[in-house]
Amino acid sequence: MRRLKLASAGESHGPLEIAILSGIPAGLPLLEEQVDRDLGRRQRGYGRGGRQQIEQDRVRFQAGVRRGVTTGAPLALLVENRDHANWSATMGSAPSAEPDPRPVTVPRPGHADLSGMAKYGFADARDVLERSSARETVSRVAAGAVAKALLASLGTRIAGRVVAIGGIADEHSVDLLDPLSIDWEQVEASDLGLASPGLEERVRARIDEARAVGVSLGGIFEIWAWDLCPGLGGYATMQERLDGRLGGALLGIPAVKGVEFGAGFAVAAASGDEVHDALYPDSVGGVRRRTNRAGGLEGGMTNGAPLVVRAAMKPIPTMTSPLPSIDVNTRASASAHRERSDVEAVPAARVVGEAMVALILADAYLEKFGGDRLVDTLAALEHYRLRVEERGLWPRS
Ligand code: EPS
Repeated sequence: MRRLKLASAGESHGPLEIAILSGIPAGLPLLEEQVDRDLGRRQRGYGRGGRQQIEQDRVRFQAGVRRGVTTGAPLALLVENRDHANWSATMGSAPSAEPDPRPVTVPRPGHADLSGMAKYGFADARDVLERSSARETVSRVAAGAVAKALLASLGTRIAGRVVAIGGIADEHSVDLLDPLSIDWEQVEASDLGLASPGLEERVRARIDEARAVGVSLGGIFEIWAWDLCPGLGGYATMQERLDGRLGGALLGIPAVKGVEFGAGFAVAAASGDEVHDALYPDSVGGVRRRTNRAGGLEGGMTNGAPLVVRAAMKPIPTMTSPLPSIDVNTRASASAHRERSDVEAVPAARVVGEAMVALILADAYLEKFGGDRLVDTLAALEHYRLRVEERGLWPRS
């Protein structure tokens, strides 16, 4: 990110997760409840494991917000790990003569365990897994909720949904130009994050079946952002390109292995006339598109159409029926470490995806419009809108 900076610290069973987000302008009204809403959404989802019954993620603003308004100083967002109480002997920071009661010496295939042990010279994979755990996404969701609040004040909306779990895909067609062709209330009501209620029974059965045999599942989630101004990001240098910035942020979510925009990978097999979104004059002297296969991005910039991006998530490496592995102490064959785990966490990952997209878009707005104080950002955006609209180039769909 270029204007926003996000740092996080925290171990999965340590006392807390903390995010430090700097670069948010002063003057943004912000309540802990706004962040808690997304923290709660991240915890829900059919297929989650026992940990979420222990946690009740709630943020405490420790810095950067005074009397309900941001001050322009770095925000410190703290979330306690309630499960730490059960792990204090293992996770304390003071030196101990006692051996760790539960060292992890058999790495899980697909997890950071083995390469992390090699990289840092650990004898116990707990030193890897505590930090590589997706628990860290609490910090991203908390920071993303702040970015969403900033985007809302700039007129932009973000929402995400699940489009596939365990190979069962939601094939209900949507108009990529129209975010309201998706029933977002239904998505929020669904503990699978699905827009098509007809699919829920099958997906639930697939998850139950996987749980019964002790394996995990992956899936695909889709994030939308709309009412975006055109021209965020840039074509002039490789670092400005928004596709790369969004793709990098989404691929940085644990277990995410692929990202596609708009019509996605299918464009590689089609001809140009089938892929690019033709431009037409509209009735009020402006320009419009009838399709949005580009998913809202052309030339590394937003084009004013909804941003539509999908991310593919691999199955979680922790399984109750573990794969073959080796004990790193003896090099003998052993079953991979088993730890309480989620069968799948795609509905939660989509909330993390919303957060990452929100952070990248908020960063791109601040890069383009600046502003120590929110009113400055809004004034610069309004000036830009008038300039672009004067030439009829603010796209309407
Ligand atoms: C995770 C293992 C599980 C997940 C965890 C990610 O945790 P535990 O070992 O405590 O049961 O629940 O995700 C979260 C804690 C969370 O809040 O998302 C892992 O190994 O990555």
